[in-house]
Amino acid sequence: MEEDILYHFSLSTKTHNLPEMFGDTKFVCVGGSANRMKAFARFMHRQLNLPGLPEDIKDICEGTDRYCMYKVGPVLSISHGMGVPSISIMLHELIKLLYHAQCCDVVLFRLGTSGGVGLAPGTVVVTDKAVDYAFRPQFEQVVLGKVVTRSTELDEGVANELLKCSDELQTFPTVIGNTMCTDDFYEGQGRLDGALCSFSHEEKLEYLRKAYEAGVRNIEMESAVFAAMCRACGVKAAVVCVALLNRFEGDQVTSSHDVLVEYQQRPQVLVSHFIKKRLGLI
Ligand code: R2B
Ligand code: URA
Repeated sequence: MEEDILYHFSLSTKTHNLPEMFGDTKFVCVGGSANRMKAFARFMHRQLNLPGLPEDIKDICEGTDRYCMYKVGPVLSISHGMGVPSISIMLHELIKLLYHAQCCDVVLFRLGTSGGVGLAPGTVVVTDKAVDYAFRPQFEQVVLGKVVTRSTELDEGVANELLKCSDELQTFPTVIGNTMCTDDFYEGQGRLDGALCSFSHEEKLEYLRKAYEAGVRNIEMESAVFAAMCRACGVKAAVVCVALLNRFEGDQVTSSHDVLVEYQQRPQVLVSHFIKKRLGLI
């Protein structure tokens, strides 16, 4: 293409010098909420001892409110919204951006929240495989009216390195397990507290028990397409999500605001430790 317009980032190969802006990127961290990814960029700015004020970091995608994007040294922090369609649009444009910028050896992380399956709230889950509603490690994408099935295995080396980081930090529990990705927060995750509810408490528990037996330790809404696209495009990737609650114990997220804020910092602390180690800063 003579020009590639990354429409949802409000960036283009003609109007922006992508190699100059992004060529030195080594770590890309994505997460659902715009505010959380801004906070993460500021946190990384302090962690990497970069010059200038963390508060002055600018949103590279200020021309659109679809996604936000911040660059701090070799780290890119981007929001992706909620659910598979939203993250998949962002990933198409991100992977093209990394290609246009001639980036190499990039590791991509999803830092998120999730519902725990048999885990204490606050536990961090590093995803082994992202699985679908039937616990299969695959993602189905409809292309030209046909279902294309892609594998959702993530990078084993990065996952193990993250677990080691957690051992070193010793500040919160971390496990490696399968992550179930759903297209809904309520019925799709077996919740009884949605506007629609078509099953019993016993049926819910049976499904969660089956998920647990299949190695599922948490449930969220983006990991499958994230894993599938990164794998198909040859990008090393990891999913790190904190469990906000134990789904065997309830459906509502009842922890206080302050507790939830602290939980959401845990994946950030873990990935920051990983990045600092990779950069030889610790
Ligand atoms: C985790 O949290 C969001 C739903 O509350 C969703 O984006 C996800 O995967
Ligand atoms: N995000 C989810 O998708 N599910 C939960 O239970 C909590 C956060």
